[in-house]
Amino acid sequence: MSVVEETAYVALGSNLANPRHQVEQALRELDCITETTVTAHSPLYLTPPLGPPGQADYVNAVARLRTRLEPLALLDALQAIEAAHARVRGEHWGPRTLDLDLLLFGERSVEHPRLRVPHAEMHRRAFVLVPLYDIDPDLTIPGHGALHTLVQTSDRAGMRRLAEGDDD
Ligand code: A4P
Ligand code: MG
Repeated sequence: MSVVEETAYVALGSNLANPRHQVEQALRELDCITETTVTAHSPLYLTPPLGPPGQADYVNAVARLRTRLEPLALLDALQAIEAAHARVRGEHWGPRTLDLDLLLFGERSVEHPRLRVPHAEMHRRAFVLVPLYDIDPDLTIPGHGALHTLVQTSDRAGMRRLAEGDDD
């Protein structure tokens, strides 16, 4: 545990087993991580899948945390939440229902076999940049510049903000 409190950002994504529920539940679970509080989260977005075709659309969001954990300890906590969400009936060892990626951790850069921060792909992904911008539009992504500029040049085609009570 670190003495210093840091601000971290986590991307949430799901496209299986009631994705909206997975993401809403995960937001509550992030707030339950030891030494950690969720201080803001974005709206939820329905986003076209990046990657192999034939997947369902994703629900994506971003959360801002205050934490006293070290980055690897926070990653452990995120992976524990992911693992709990994978235990959906009938999906033993099946596809993951929840992906939690650590985007930023204060001003720190982390290069570790288990953890790279800033997240290596975040600056290319509208489903990360747009919800991050909703929370903190003035952010700069180390190595990639102003979030504002990254959002404007990102491919936001097909993204839809989910309103309260919308079906996904
Ligand atoms: N790891 C390294 N750095 C980090 C970090 N900053 N945060 C390591 C989290 N984990 C990090 O991740 C593999 C390993 O990355 C972990 O063991 C961790 O130690 P994973 O989630 O187990 O596996 P993965 O799914 O193969 O990788 P990843 O990077 O999470 O997948 P992607 O590339 O994020 O793809 N389309 C839309 N619209 N929305 C989505 O959310 N997500 C994916 C997942 C594909 N398409 C998508 C979305
Ligand atoms: Mg991941």
